[in-house]
Amino acid sequence: MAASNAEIAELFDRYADLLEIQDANPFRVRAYRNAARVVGSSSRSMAELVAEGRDLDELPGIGEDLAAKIETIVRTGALPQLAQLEAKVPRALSDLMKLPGLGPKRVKLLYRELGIRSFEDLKRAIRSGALQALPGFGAKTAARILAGLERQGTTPQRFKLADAEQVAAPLLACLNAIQGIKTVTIAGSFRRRRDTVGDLDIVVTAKQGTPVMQRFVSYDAVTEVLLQGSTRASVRLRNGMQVDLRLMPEVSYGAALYYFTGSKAHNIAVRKIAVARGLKINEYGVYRGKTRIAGRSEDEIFASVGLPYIPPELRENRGEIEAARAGRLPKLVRLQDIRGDLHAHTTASDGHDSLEAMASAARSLGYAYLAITDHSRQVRIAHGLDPKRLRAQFAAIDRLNATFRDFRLLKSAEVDVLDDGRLDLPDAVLAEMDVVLAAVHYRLDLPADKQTTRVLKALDNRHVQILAHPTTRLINQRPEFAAHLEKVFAAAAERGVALEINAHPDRLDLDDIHARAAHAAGCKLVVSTDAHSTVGLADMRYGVDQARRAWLSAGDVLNTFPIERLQQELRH
Ligand code: DGT
Ligand code: CA
Ligand code: CA
Repeated sequence: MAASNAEIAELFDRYADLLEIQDANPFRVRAYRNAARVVGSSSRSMAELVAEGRDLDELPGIGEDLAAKIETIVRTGALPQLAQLEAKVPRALSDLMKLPGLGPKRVKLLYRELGIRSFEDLKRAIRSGALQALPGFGAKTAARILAGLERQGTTPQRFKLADAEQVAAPLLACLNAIQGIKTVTIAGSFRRRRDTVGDLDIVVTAKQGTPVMQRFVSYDAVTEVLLQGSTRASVRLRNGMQVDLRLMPEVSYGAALYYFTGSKAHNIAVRKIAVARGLKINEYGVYRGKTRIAGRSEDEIFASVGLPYIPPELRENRGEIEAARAGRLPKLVRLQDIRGDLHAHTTASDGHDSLEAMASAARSLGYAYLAITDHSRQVRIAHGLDPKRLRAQFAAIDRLNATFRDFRLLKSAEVDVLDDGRLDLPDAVLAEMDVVLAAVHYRLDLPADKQTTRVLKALDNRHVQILAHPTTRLINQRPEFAAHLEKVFAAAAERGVALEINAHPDRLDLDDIHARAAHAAGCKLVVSTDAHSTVGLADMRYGVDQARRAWLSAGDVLNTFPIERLQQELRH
C-alpha cells in the first residue's frame, strides 16, 4: 500500500534534518520542511492524488522537483536522495535532533568533536563529562538532554491520534476492498479518541471463506507479521505501529467491538456488574449459562447489563458506569455544535494563508465567527505583530466584515505572556480587540511556583479572556510546564477567564483529564484549532474529541454559542 502523508512528511523532515547537519543551503532545507508541513497537513492523501493523476505541483510551495519526489515516495515508500545522504551522515543524527536542547548545530558539533552518532554514544559522553566540556554545553544542558534520553528509553512509543488516523485510512480502504468483507471497525483507544494510541485494534466481519488474514498480512506497509491465526493476526507497519485484527462472527460483532474498544478498566468494571447479575461477558457475547443473550450490537450488550449506551470516549472507568446507572451521563458536545473558531493565524504572523482565505474557509465550514489571533511582537520567530501592524490588521478586518452577512472576523491576538507575567501588548491595544488570548511560549522551564505566579499575573490583566494551550505541552515532544494547574484553574474560574482546549493534533492542550478538572473547578472552556492554514481549521474535531473525553456538553464550550451569547459569556 502506498505511503501515507505522515510517512512522506517524516521522510522530508528527516532529509531536511540531515541537510541541515550538512550545512546545506538554508533555502533547500526550508523547501523540504515546507513540503513536510504541506503534505503532513493536507486533507487529501497524496497517494490518492497520484492515483488520480493529479498535478502535485498545485500544492502550495511544491514545485516540479518536490512533486516528483512525493510521487516516488508514494510509489516506492522511500526517498532515494535520503538513502544517499544517510550513507554519508548517520541516520540516527536526525533522531538526536529531536531531543530537547539539541538542534542541528549542536548535533553536528557532537558528531564532529566526539563522534556521537547514537543515543548510547550520547549517554556515555554525558556520563564521562565529555559533553559538558564542549563550548556551549554546560551541566544544565547535559541534565536536560539526559532527561530527554531517559524519557525516550522508558516510555513505550505511542502515536499521535492524527498520525494513527493517517496510517489507518489506507489500511481500512484496503480491507474494505476485499470481496466478501462486511464490516471493518477500529476499536481500542483509537475509537475512544485518546490523544495518543499504542496500537490499532481492528474488528472485522466477513462472509465465510473470505481471505481476510492473507490479505491483512500481505498489506504493503507491513514489515513484520507478529502472529497469524485463522481469526486473529498482528502485524507491525513501516512506521513502527502494531495492528491487531480480529475476525468475528456477526452474532458477536457488538460484543467484540465493545470488548476491544475497552478500556480495560471499563471492561473489568462492567464485567463485575454482569457477574452480579449471574451473567458472563466476553468478546463473543453476554451469556446466561450456555445461552448467548446479547452480542450482535453494542446496544444489546449495554441493555443486557442494565446500562444505557455509554459513548466510547467515556469508557475509561472514570465514573461513567455510575453516572450511566443513575441516568446522569452528560449529553456530549458534537462537532456540529461548534459555531466558530477562536484561535487562528494568518500570513501576518506565522500562518500560511491570508486573512481573506481564512475567513472564506471558516465560512465554508458554516461558522458564524473566526477570531484572528496572530502572535504579538515577542514571538519574533513567528513575525509577531506590534501595535501598528496589529491596528492595520484590525482595519482590514473591519473592511472585510463590512462585506459579510451572518459571519464575523473577530479582532484578536495571541498575546505573549512575558517572563514576569505582564503581557506583550499595551492595555490600550488589548482594549480594541473583540477577544484577547494570552499564551505562554517561552521560559517553559521556570520552577513551579514562579511559573504559577507568572500565569496568575497574566490572568490578573482584566483584558485577558482566554488562556491558550494552558500547559504548553507538545505531545511526544515536550511535557507540560511545571505550573500548579489547580491554582491556575481556580484563578481562571474566579476571574471568568476561559481555558482553551487547543485542537492542534500536536498539542491537544488542555488534555481530557485537565479539561475535566478545569470544568469541575468552574472554568469555562473553548475548543479552538490554532490553525496556521485554511486546512488547519479542520482540526476542530480532534479538540471536540478531547472535550467529549472531558465529559463536556455543548453548553460547557463557549464557541458553541452564537456571537452575542459568546460575548456575554467571555470575561468583560
Ligand atoms: P493502547 O493500544 O495502549 O492505546 O490502548 P487500548 O485501550 O487500545 O488497549 P489494547 O490495544 O491493549 O487493547 C484493546 C482493548 O482490548 C482494551 O481497550 C480492552 C481490551 N482488553 C485488552 N486486554 C484486556 C484484558 O486483560 N481484560 C479485558 N477485560 N479487556 C482487555
Ligand atoms: Ca490499542
Ligand atoms: Ca492491541
